[in-house]
This record gives sequence, C-alpha cells and structure tokens, in this order.
Amino acid sequence: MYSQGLTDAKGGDEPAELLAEFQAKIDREEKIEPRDWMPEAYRKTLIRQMSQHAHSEIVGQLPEGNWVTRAPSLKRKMILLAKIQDEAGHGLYIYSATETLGVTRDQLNDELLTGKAKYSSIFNYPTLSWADIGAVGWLVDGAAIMNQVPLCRTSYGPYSRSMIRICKEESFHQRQGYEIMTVLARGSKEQKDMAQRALNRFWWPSLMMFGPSDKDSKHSEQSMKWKIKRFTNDELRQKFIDATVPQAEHLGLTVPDPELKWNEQTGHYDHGEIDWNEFVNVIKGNGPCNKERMQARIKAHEEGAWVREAAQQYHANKKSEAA
Ligand code: BYC
Repeated sequence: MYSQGLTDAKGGDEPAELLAEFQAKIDREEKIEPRDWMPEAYRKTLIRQMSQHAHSEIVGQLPEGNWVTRAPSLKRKMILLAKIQDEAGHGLYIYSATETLGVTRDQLNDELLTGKAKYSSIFNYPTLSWADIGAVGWLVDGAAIMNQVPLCRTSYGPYSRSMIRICKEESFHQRQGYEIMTVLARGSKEQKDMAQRALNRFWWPSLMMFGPSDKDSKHSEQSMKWKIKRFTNDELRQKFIDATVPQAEHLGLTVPDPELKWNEQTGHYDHGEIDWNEFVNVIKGNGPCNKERMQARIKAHEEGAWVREAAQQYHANKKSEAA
C-alpha cells in the first residue's frame, strides 16, 4: 500500500519475551501508549488503518461539499457546513494520533496525494441529489458509527481516545441524515421517490464500507488478536443491516435487496451477495469519482501552499525574536 515500507506490516526479529509481554498487556485490556514498546508490525498496521481512516474523513468532505451551494434552505446549509467542518476535525485528530507512531503529516499526506494510500471506497460515489446528502448522513455515517464505536476500545491509546469524541459527533451526523430522509419520505411523491433512489444508490456501497468478507480479509485475524479491531468486517456489517432495515421500514422505503429476509432462527437479517467485483474495482481507483476526488485534494494542497509557507515564516520569525 505504501512506498518505503511505511506500513507493510512485516514483523522484525523481535525478542520472544517482549512479544509475549506485549500480548499479555493487550489481553489484560491495558492500552498501548506511544512510548511503550510495540512490535513493528503492530505499529505499521496502526499507521495503515489510522491513516486510511484520517484520509477518509478528509476526502469524505468532498461529496457533501458538492451540496453546500444548493442546500434547500439557509438552515440546511448551516447544518451541512457544520458537519463538513466536523469531518475536517476528525481527520486532524486521527492524523495527530497517527503522528504519535513516528510518521509525519507530510509523509501521510504525500501517500494520499500520490495515490499510494487508500481511503474509504464510499467516497468515490457521487451525490446526485439532495436526498443523497440525507442518505450519506443516515447510511454512511451510520456505518461509520457501527465501525467506530468499538474502536473507542481499540488497544492503542491515542486512537481510542480520538474515537470517543468522533463518535459523539458522528451520532449527530447520522441523526441529521435520517431527519433529511424523514422529511423527504413524508413529503410529496417526487420527494419520496428521490429518497428511495438515494437509498438504492447508497445501500450496497455502504455495506462495502465494512471491508471484504471475513474469508477474504487479510488483516482481520491479526488485528483482532491485537485488539485493534474488536469485531470482524462481517460481524459489523450484520449489526449495521440489523439496525438499519427497521429504520428504512419506518421511513416507508424499500431496501434494494430482494433477498433480504428476517431469519427467526438466527435473529438476524439474511441478505443478498455483495458485488465484490465492484468493491475491488473502486478500491483499485476505477470507481465513478476516484479521479475527481484525487484532483480536488491535489488542487486544495497546491492552492494551500501559501498558507503553509506563511505559517512556517511566522514560526521562524517568532523563533528568531525569542533568540
Ligand atoms: N475502502 O484486510 P482488510 C468515515 C482495504 S468512514 C477502501 O479487511 P482491515 C466518514 C484494506 O485497507 C470510513 N479500502 O483490512 C464517514 C486492505 O487494503 P491494504 C473510514 C478498504 O484494515 C462519514 C484491504 O482492503 N473508516 O471516515 O483489517 C463522513 C483488505 O481489507 C475498505 C475507517 O477507516 C474500504 N471500504 O479492515 C465522513 C475505520 N475496506 O491496506 C467520513 C477504520 C477494506 O492491505 N478502519 N479496505 O492495502 C477499519 O476499521 C478497517 O481498516 C476496515 C478494513 C474495516 C475498513
């Protein structure tokens, strides 16, 4: 995923007793802190997952930013702006937490802008109508919360602490998305149709946010052992489906999965097969908006050069004044 071995999670020749003590600490539910000894592969796995997460928060602003100028009222515009600003904040907390692992923001940013680092597949889909903003809040933030609440208990201290505040804000985002959908679903026929089309567009990509199925997930086993992840991809996906289907029913909308069915025996919904070819295609860079998203981030970075230069100059001036 990254060049120069920033995150290729191969372990070194680490002493067995240190590895055993590290695992025992994790098993005792003690947090690992930046100055603690940790296996190189643990550090790299965290850099990979946390940086992908931070990049997702930053790129995730783009599909929503698309609707700032066209939000249907001043109130809606203010709420949307506040939400987008929250996402920037989430990115910054997680970048800062990642820096405690010995990488710099510049390195991480460089990995994103050169296309070496991944970000969540979901943000490569377009937001075609105002209802898509509702669907993003309801489904995308809903999926994010399902994934992130367990991360409040992840074994790495700085990551777990950053997640606590993020989850509070994400809950508000999810509620505002559901409220947009509620208003549309109870509105005119055209509005309800618009809400249904948004659900049709975002349902399957939201399920893909949880990652490949457990049998294809290459990192889950080790990450569960290290308690970086607390649930597998399929477990979280199932929890999301079970929580969200009744919400769709409450809206009077239909989940676009003909195989979706409540299973009395398991106490869960059975669901249809996810199109994994689509998922792989999107994470390889061939989704509907991958190129547009990267161009937007590169442009923002280039146009922000003067801000970085001014900040550096200010810092240098302060230092020379103090000397
Ligand atoms: N998109 O072995 P696996 C948000 C990659 S929400 C792209 O299961 P892992 C937000 C994976 O990186 C979204 N790539 O991996 C919400 C790996 O590739 P590499 C961000 C994906 O790490 C609303 C390969 O597939 N949330 O930010 O054990 C508004 C094999 O997967 C995806 C997070 O990042 C995907 N959907 O499990 C604004 C949460 N899924 O690295 C913003 C933290 C998998 O080997 N992350 N891949 O090249 C996680 O919980 C885990 O990293 C995942 C994947 C569950 C996503």
